Amino acid sequence: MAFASRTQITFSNTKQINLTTKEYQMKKTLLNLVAVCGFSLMAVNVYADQRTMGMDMAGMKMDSMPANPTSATALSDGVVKAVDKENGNITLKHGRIKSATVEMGPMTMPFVVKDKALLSNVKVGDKVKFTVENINGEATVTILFIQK
Ligand SMILES: [Cu+2]
Repeated sequence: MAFASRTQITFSNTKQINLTTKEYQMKKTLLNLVAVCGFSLMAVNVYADQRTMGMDMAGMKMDSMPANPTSATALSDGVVKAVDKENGNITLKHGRIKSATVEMGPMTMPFVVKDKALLSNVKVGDKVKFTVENINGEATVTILFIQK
């Protein structure tokens, strides 16, 4: 009787070890997956950097790290030079920009907008206050106010 139960215990221990090995394999696979994903994210960032350099915007900095939501994002001043409501683009002659993820000096450049609705009332010549964040490597206007 005592022998039988000991055998049973040994069996369940073996089963436990097998399960643990399987879990270890799964974790390893997951880690490899994470490594692959991390690499493609890096590739996207390199692509974004090249585009930024292509735009020849001196002093522009776009962090690849996600924004710290508690960082203060100041509104920047801009004048609307062009609006493409269909594609969600706006060209702004802007002052200094310093947000949690984007930093640049004054220049005129196109931006994508986070939400096309931001462009519903803007027109060329409007003075605006806005913020820009790096969303998937693109300088994206997230807030836009028309100054009266
Ligand atoms: Cu710029």
